[in-house]
This record gives sequence, structure tokens and C-alpha cells, in this order.
Amino acid sequence: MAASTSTGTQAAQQAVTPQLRQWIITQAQAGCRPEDVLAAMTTAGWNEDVAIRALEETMAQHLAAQAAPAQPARAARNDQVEAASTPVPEPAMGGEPTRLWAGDREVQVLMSCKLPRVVLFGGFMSDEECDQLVALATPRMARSETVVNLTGGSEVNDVRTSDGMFFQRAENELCERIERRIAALVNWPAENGEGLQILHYRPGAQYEPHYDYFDPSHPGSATILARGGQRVGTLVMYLNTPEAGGGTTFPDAGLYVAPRKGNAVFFSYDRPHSATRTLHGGAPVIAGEKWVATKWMRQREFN
Ligand code: PD2
Ligand code: ZN
Repeated sequence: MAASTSTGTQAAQQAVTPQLRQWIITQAQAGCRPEDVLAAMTTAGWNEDVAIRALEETMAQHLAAQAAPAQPARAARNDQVEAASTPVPEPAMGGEPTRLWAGDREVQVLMSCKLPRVVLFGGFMSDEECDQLVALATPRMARSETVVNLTGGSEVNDVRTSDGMFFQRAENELCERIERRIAALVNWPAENGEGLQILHYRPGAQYEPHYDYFDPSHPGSATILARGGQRVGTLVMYLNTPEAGGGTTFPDAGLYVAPRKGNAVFFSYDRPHSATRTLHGGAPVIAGEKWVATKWMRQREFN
């Protein structure tokens, strides 16, 4: 028989009781930060994994109950998830155009897919604009962080081994010009966009497959969603051409978008659900380096 570690035994023995759940809710209502509640639990002898799970589950259920006092049955809830669609950004693709006018520049349409909704654009930015954006971002690059579901904050994480930075929306003339171009191309207000994010991947660096929307059942999402609602669309703009690798992948569609300087891949998701098939990742850079700018679009004005 395999020996179990003391941590494993401890975890298996620690049941999350209704009393513990109530205590967690009381702490949250008293204004305690999730990190402090977690620290109190581990100090009291709770296994950290059990404590994190208890915190996440309890707060998710508590917030969901507050948002929707009458809980529908499970089948009805699933139907709701399937049906709850929200308007999304969308380029004017009627008549199957090969080019689109994006306010100040003509952009080529290179590929379009219905499910997942993905459109690949050629010549979205000039080489000079790409170089200028990289130059503006370079002095401000730091190791990328991902959202912590528990708190809504962010932390350095092995799933994302790139460096990154955020510009404020309309922080400078170039950002403003690109934001206006995106708004014109996908017919979505510039005010609903987050500031441009710049990512830099070195050889071996990647961004493992993920969804860009926020999972509403995670306790940390409430804070994020209060500011502009859900993310409903993404535009990844390639600022250089890596020698090999570094494409954007959509595993549910078997799609690999090769990164080419000036091109941009757009995708939208009309609900925070895997049914959108928008699982996507940044494949490892094999040779050279990769620079991208990402624009995330929200349901409402993002301030
Ligand atoms: O750099 C990429 O290709 C990539 C892939 C997946 C970027 C993002 N996601 C993102 O910024 O969300
Ligand atoms: Zn992404």
C-alpha cells in the first residue's frame, strides 16, 4: 500500500463544514481580505489546498446567491448559460469583403471562421507603428502576471512566461490612433476597451491555452466585472515576425495563426462559456522573439 504524505492525509481528513463556510462569509462581510482569511485558516492548521478550495467555493456560492436570490434548478442553469448571449464586436463582413476600411487605413481580410468567431487581418499596422509601440513599451516591461481567481488581483505564474506592460487608454498619440482604428474595424466603442497590453516572448516562452473572459463563478471576478462588464472580444496584434513558432493557437478549432508583423487576429465570445470555443494560447517561440499588443474589449465603458 502506498504511504500517504502527512499533508495528503491532513487534506483528506479536513472536511469543509457549514460552520466553516459561515465563518468565511462572516469574515468577508466584515471586510477581511481573502489573503488574510486564508492566512488565518492555515495558521489554525488547515491544509492550504483545502483552505483555498473552501474559500473559492464558499465565496462563489455566496456571491451567486446574492446576485440571483432564487436559484434555478441545475438543468435550467445550464440552459441559461447556453442561451445568455451578449452583443459582441464584429467587423462588417457582409458581402465577404477582401479589404475593410478601418477609419484611417485599409486592412486586408485574410481568414474568417464562424465558430469560434475568428477573423485574421493583414496590414492592420504599419512596420513603423509596430516598431514605435515596441520602443515605447520596452523601458516599462516586467514579468507578466495572470489574474488570481480567489482575489481578483494578479500574480506571476508559470502559464505565462512572457514579459509585459499596459498602456493607459489613449496614453499617447499612437495608442489613441490604434484604439480608434480597432474601434472602426470591429464596430465597438473605443471607450469599452482596456488599455493596450504589450507582451514580449523570448525563445521557449509561451502563454498556455486559456479563455480571455472572466469566469463569473470565481470570487475574484466580481471586482473585475464591476469595471466595464465582461470581456467580449480580443485583438492580438503582431508587432514583429518571430523566426519560428509563437503562433496564436485555438485548440478547439485546430487553428494555428502564424505571427506576421502588422497582422492582427480578432476573436469574440458572446458568453463566458467554453461553447464559444475561444480557448486559445500563445505557442512557444522556437527561434527569435515575439512581440504582440493585445486589446481586450468590454461590454461597457471601461474606466
Ligand atoms: O501572444 C499571443 O499569441 C496570445 C495568445 C493568447 C496573447 C493572448 N492570449 C492574450 O494576450 O490574451
Ligand atoms: Zn488570451
